[in-house]
Amino acid sequence: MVQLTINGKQIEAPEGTTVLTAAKQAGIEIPTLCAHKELTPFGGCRLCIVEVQGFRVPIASCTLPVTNGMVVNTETDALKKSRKFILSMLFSERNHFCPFCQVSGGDCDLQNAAYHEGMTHWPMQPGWNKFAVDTTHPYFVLDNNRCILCRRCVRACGELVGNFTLTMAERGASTLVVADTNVPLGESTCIKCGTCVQVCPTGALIDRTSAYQGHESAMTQVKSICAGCSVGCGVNLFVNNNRIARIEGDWAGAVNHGLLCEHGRYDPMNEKRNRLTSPLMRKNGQLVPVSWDEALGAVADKLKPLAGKSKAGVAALVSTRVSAEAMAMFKELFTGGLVTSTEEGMTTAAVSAVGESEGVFEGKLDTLRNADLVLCLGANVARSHMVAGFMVKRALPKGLRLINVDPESSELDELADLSLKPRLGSDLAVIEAMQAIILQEGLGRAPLSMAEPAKVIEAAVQASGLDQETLARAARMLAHAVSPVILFGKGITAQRSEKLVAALLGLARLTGAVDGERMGLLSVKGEANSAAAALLGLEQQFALEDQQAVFALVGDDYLSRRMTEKLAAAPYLVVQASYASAVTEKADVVLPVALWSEQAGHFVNMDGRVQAAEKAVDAPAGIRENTAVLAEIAMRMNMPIKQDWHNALHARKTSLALA
Ligand SMILES: Nc1nc2c(c(=O)[nH]1)N[C@H]1C(S)=C(S)[C@@H](COP(=O)(O)OP(=O)(O)OC[C@H]3O[C@@H](n4cnc5c(=O)[nH]c(N)nc54)[C@H](O)[C@@H]3O)O[C@H]1N2
Ligand SMILES: Nc1nc2c(c(=O)[nH]1)N[C@H]1C(S)=C(S)[C@@H](COP(=O)(O)OP(=O)(O)OC[C@H]3O[C@@H](n4cnc5c(=O)[nH]c(N)nc54)[C@H](O)[C@@H]3O)O[C@H]1N2
Ligand code: SF4
Ligand code: SF4
Ligand code: SF4
Ligand SMILES: [Mo]
Repeated sequence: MVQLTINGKQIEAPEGTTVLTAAKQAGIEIPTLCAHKELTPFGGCRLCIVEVQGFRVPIASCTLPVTNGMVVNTETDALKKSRKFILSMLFSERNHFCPFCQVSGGDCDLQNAAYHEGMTHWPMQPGWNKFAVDTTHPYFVLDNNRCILCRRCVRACGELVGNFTLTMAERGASTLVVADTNVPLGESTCIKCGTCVQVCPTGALIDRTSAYQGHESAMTQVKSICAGCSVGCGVNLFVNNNRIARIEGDWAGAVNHGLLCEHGRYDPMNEKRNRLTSPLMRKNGQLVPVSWDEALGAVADKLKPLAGKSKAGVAALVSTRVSAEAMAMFKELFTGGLVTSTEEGMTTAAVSAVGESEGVFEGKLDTLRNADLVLCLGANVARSHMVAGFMVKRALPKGLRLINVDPESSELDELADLSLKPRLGSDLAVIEAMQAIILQEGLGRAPLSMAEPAKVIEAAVQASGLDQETLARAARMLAHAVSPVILFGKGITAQRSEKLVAALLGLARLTGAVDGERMGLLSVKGEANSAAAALLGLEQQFALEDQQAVFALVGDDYLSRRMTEKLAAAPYLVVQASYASAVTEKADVVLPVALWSEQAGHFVNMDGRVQAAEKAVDAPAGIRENTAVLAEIAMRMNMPIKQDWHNALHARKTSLALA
């Protein structure tokens, strides 16, 4: 610990802390613009200058480490004057006569700083450059005329997202933010995550959707969880007039620490499907609007005599995108029949089965933070679980090594140190060969018995089409890693092979990826509540036998044509959904329900975090929540249901440590 004095206050801070951070921890705010808690300090804007005894000139506190006996002042008259001068320079450098703050939701840190320092006018004639505004991006606009060159966007795109699209071009007053080799943003390598917009302290990067939606102070912020995939990113929903005006990553989000991908930030705003507005029932072959009472009465009358009869009864399918509350009620309501989820356990069943015998072995995404090697198998995380992909991509320039095992080409291939392209279906052979090589070379960190390693390797060469040297390279890289993490996805899990997952666990133990407290093995799973479906055992394949009715809780999810066709074969079909689709067209009864943002609920992410999503907006009149509809049906069927989702989630021994 280092002892120092700030504004006369005795402070203790760990070695390596910056003066800015130490001050903040002691409750002393120093104005900043370019600093951001998730970004490497840069010392660009100089607004955070402080006086340090023994230093000739004021110095930027964001890049200044604390030292023993340091005496710092942050609020002297001279500093205040300097800050105002720095701000005047910033304002005069470009066009900060900016309508953005007047018309839009984003509050401007630059403007706020100016108010804070008591700036009332521009003492200097602004130099109004004429940078071309880049409007080629579908979601945001880049206007370099309003840029203060703080490089937050550049740092965020590289350090947080790992995409390295943004950079600065030119020098001096002509310095500007550009994408790639100065190509239009819309044609660049940008993956549209919007992180740069979220960190921009001015109106230089502005979001198209939130313009003209009102000031941030006039909006309500609601904390929710993105329902886009099983990463489970925390979001702040900015709500105005019962409408989501903007979505930001929650910096306090347990999983994403502020980051979002395109799907989390922009998809909910670009919904094009048609909303269902009334319960519907098929009458004389036509779906016609009816009252809730009529629709629910018909459903209960139909289902009551069928309840609990496994094959001749009801087949029930629930989307893995709905809340754990709804899922648990659904399971209780239809227990006894075929009750499963839209994922049919394709991302979880084999993992759950191994979890039932082995207990917890899957870790948290956070283990990626200090991983030095990632072995990725059958998971296209750069596309399917983007924020998890960011965690991998951003660490590569810092030395993280990546081995990708995928028979097809994937975005990860060009980033990987080693890409293995085994033949389809040869994963088990490849994993066993890696184990065998590690054993043969004495590189294992835990015991593992294997009869004839040489034969195992030879068989893998035959099965996979990979040569032995490639397999050995992969095995050695993995064995030599200090803190390896093994990630796997649907390429592995859809094979529904416990043996395969068990082999991966064996490899993880052999290489120290899983060792005592350390859990460096993770399956990425599918939709937002895949893990909840797994915990509730909703993992069977959906195959109709003689069921007389099918109940599908689709919520606001999409259904594939494959699944729609399966459901359409039902003699009687009830669909609980938010949007009209091919499957609602086939239904006998349609029950219109609220969206993700219109009801509260819990989601269990891929690494076992049970996270709360709050209700942000009211559903249109006449629309009910998923749980309300299920409860009403249960009541009409005389089936009291407990609604104890929390205990239901904890009933099964699992591969995940729930938190
Ligand atoms: N943007 C977006 N993100 C999504 C979704 C979405 O629809 N859109 N869907 C979500 C859902 S429901 C799911 S399940 C997840 C899926 O996310 P992932 O688990 O990443 O699955 P895929 O994207 O299908 O990628 C699987 C990879 O496995 C490879 N593969 C196929 N067969 C094999 C094999 O035999 N062995 C090996 N080693 N690899 C194989 C494929 O080539 C592919 O690259 O994504 C989720 N994320
Ligand atoms: N045999 C087999 N069965 C499986 C699986 C498997 O790997 N193999 N995987 C399981 C898994 S993990 C899952 S998640 C389910 C998936 O099965 P489903 O839940 O039925 O969903 P998807 O296959 O994701 O299909 C979603 C559909 O919506 C469309 N769609 C998606 N986004 C949009 C959009 O923004 N706009 C429009 N207009 N359309 C959109 C897609 O094109 C697709 O047709 O299947 C499960 N069943
Ligand atoms: S949207 Fe994301 S990928 Fe694109 S430039 Fe901004 S931070 Fe980089
Ligand atoms: S665009 Fe915004 S975040 Fe990027 S350097 Fe300019 S002011 Fe900073
Ligand atoms: S990674 Fe998944 S949970 Fe996170 S923002 Fe993207 S879609 Fe949403
Ligand atoms: Mo999925």
